[in-house]
Amino acid sequence: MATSCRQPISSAGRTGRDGHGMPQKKPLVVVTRKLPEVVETRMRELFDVRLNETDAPMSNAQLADAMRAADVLVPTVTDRIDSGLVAQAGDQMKLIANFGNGVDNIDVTSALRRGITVTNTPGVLTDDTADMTMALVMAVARRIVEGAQTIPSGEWAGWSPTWMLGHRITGKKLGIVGMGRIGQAVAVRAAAFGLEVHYHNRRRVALATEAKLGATYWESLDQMLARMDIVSVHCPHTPATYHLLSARRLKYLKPHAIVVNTARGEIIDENALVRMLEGNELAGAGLDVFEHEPAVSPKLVKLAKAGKVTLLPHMGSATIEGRIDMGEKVIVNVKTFMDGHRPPDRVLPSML
Ligand code: 8YV
Repeated sequence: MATSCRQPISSAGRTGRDGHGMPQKKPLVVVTRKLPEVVETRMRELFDVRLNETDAPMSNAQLADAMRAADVLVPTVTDRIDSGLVAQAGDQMKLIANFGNGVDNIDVTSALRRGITVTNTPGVLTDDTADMTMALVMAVARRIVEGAQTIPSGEWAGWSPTWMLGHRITGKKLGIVGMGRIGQAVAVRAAAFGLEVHYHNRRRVALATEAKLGATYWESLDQMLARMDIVSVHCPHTPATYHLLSARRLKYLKPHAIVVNTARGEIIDENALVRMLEGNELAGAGLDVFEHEPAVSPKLVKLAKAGKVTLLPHMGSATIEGRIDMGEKVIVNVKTFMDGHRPPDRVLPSML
């Protein structure tokens, strides 16, 4: 397999390309979406950069053109860099520096086979995503969106002891599916809210971490689901986690349970989730991601109007600080790679 980044190479070759095959002149970096000003300014200083001033998502044909011309592509979650696109990459394309943590938008294996290194932006959106997870837990359990809407709509006629009652979260059991960085950040927050933290993960986390988080490990996801009041999804979307919360597994949940997803829509069988919500087999859901993004199932929209679910437009990591940090990570990855070294956030198939 031709991997472009097996070892750091710092000396530039006589061919006008460095050890990665990157040109010694500034590399052409194509960025597919509009990034914060400060990130774009720095990119202009460092690279021969083609920015997307309009922020309109690029078509497949535009992405293919970019892959044919650029040395580095900086895509986001909205760009599907599949094997077909990778096959169209020019020989000069050496790096796909994803602006995002999840890399399910990129066929990493095809890219690596083609000698294209892939990097992502881990760590810098952990806290923001964990915060948004807790916001969704609270929104669903305490009916925050539903309640807030009654004031602008003029529906609120004043306080009443039995009106707009939600459910207490203190003392409830939270099941975290995927105990990586974000899962752990959610566990810390959840404990502060008085939730009992449980988790399922491919591999049990270190016992010291478990003890610090006060989290109970469940080897069996099915058994954990059957006992939780709230379930929150935090694993990456990979072929192994596609519909991890399948129709069969969702049936284990108790009718008063709430499902929260700030990871990827594809991890939950959305049709099955909708059916259960419609049939009152589940109490509610808080979703920041959808199976067919940016399309949102009209049935989910109907459930949102009925106050049964809270839907957010994939904004878990949407803070200006987070976006700037993500941009800085991209810049460091590109720059390190250009300088002939191994970029810090290289994605390998073994991580997927
Ligand atoms: C990002 C995300 O906003 O990083 C991720 O994996 O899901 C988002 O929070 C998005 O990916 C940017 O490309």
